[in-house]
Amino acid sequence: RALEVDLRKAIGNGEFELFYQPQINIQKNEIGGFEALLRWHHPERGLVPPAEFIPVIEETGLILPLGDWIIEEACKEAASWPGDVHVAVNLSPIQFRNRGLVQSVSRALAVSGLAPNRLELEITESVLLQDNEMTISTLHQLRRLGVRIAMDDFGTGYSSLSYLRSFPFDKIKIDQSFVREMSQRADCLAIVQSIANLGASLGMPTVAEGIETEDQLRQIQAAGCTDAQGYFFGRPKPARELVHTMAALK
Ligand code: G
Ligand code: G
Ligand code: MN
Ligand code: NA
Repeated sequence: RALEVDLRKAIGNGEFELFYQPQINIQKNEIGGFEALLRWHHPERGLVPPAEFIPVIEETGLILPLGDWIIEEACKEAASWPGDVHVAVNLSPIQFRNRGLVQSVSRALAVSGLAPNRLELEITESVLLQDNEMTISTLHQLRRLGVRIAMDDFGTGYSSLSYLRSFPFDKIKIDQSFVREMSQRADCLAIVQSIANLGASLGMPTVAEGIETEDQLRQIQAAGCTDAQGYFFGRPKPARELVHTMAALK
């Protein structure tokens, strides 16, 4: 496939870039961190959306070298940020099944000098689908390094509640599909409120994703979510465009 051939060359050619989107602590009204989101600048096609190429890099196994690059790049970038601002990195389930993951994370922390508690790894419920010992052991090893684990797209997967019991996450990210519809649909609002309550009773922060309006912000505040992310606060941007944001945080 043409896309696959191009992808194989893309890492070496420096065509990948990480964009960063702010995550706001809505209780303190300050930026808690940024989520790193992968972007591919194709030499002819321009910016290719991740939805188009992430499945291909996963099928071809390219996600392993690229995933290592992503973790290291994000850690190096975050090491230049002020205070305890964290960086959140998305992990593919395939990275989890690979035995080298813990070592890759450990190496990225060492090379960058980033304090481990400033790295947050976002995993989806699909990682836990085969609730096997290796997955749980990998998660515990990562936590022993001192990094935090966030459950991404919460509510869209399968049997989420049993996962919360079998593994202690540090944070829950409420899927943006619920946020998008909560002002028109009582059931979506009820789901957001329930997840926020669940987080509060388990002592886990809850991030509402996809906040685009002030009304949505008010609703998730009333629901008791602790953090928010979305275009209302900022779109994903290249690292060099964050300098003003960072200066304001100092
Ligand atoms: O910005 P958005 O279009 O960035 O991202 C689309 C999808 O691609 C999301 O589901 C997101 O989790 C995923 N994604 C973005 N960046 C990365 C990455 O660095 N690694 C992995 N595994 N997935 C990513
Ligand atoms: O699946 P994951 O949560 O990792 O990916 C986040 C995705 O959501 C990225 O594609 C990111 O660009 C996108 N995103 C972030 N904020 C908003 C928003 O306010 N509205 C919409 N529609 N998408 C958003
Ligand atoms: Mn994510
Ligand atoms: Na998400």
